[in-house]
Amino acid sequence: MKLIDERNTRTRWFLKDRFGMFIHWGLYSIPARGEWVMTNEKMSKEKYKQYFDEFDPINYDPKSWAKAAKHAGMKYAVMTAKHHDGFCLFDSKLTDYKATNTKAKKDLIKEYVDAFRSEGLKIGFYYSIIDWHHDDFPHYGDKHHPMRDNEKYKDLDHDFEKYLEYMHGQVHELCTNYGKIDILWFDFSYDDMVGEKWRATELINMVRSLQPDVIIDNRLEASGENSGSILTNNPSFFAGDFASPEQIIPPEGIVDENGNTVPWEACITMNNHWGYSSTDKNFKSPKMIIRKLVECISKNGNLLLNVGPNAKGEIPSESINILDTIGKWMMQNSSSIYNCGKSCLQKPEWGYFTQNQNKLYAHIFEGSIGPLGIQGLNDKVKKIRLLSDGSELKLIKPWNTMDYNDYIFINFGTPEHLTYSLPDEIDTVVEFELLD
Ligand code: FHN
Repeated sequence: MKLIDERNTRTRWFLKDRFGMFIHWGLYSIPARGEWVMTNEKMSKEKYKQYFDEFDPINYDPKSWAKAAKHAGMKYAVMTAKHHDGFCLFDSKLTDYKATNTKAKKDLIKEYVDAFRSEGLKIGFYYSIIDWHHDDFPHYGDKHHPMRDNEKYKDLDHDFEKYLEYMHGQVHELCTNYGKIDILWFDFSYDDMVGEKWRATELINMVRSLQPDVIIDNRLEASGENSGSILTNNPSFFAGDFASPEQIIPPEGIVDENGNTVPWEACITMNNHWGYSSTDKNFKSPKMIIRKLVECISKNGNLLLNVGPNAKGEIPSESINILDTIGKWMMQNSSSIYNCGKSCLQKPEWGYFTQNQNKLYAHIFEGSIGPLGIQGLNDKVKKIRLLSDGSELKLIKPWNTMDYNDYIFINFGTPEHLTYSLPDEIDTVVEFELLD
């Protein structure tokens, strides 16, 4: 199937890089109640304009963001160029509702691109196909619009084709004015606002004419609730190059109806908000995030981990600390992440396996009483190393394992004194080099 072959070629780097930074930032960082604040609180454009007039990210320093992402082991980033509120962080010639017309007085996307590219990360744009600012996007009666049930908007006419001209024109700007773009993250379709309603075929053809290698998500016909035709063996032209499960890691990964693996990327928040929230301090631990990253890769998936910078342009300190701890673990163990995917073995009870050709990585989350048993590797192991320091580990066959001949056993103690404690309580990684 030509579309699937082309998709697999385009996503080859994506399936090697595995780990990216999602960045949700914009006017909503000022109310600091998440990126849906405009619609959750049914704010009119006039009321929401206060944030446009105030927006002045005095501490915006995308180089520091890029360094934090790189240190964490992230290989790509996806930043909001425009979210549902319609505010453009880039210098669009098609609207005045943009960062260059705020006190910021600059193209925030250009600075993001330059900073992250200079640190060697690939560049992605999140672009909302939903627009609660544009006069020609449906207001009254729409499922999500801030004015969805405001009678004042009931008889207002919209020329949706004019909105599509605007939306396609901005995508053209993003694909033209910032050099090579690696990811386009459209968001999101719902009800009858799906596929060709967005003139998706025309949009994809335009994008591919400008950025032939860019990979595109599946949300021109889907959302965080479903994956669309990318799961079928006859995906639509705008099915996208990867599925985008949201705030969930698919229980068994994602395959199409023929059982063939489909590129997928789970996007998750560090706390419970994409956009900055001043009150949401419910951050996931670095331990949990590292283990979720491993789980994604063990299921042939990627992880896109979100940060929500505040109104001043600062990534919250809690997020910085989490990224720093992830980076310290990645510095010792990234060989078990990059270029890795699902292994040849079943998931063990004590953690996960990831694999890169003849290198099998055991991610051990839970210590064992005595020897740690691994099934399915008998007579297949060339050598064993503790990944973090490269130290040699040996197979052992203690007195109490005689009944378990289809298991091999290792331990981190000495032959005389087996231990149940792990070298790294977050995730101890053992590298098995397998015999050819
Ligand atoms: O509505 C958006 C939401 O604000 C956020 O951008 C997420 C990130 O994947 N996408 C949509 C919800 O599915």
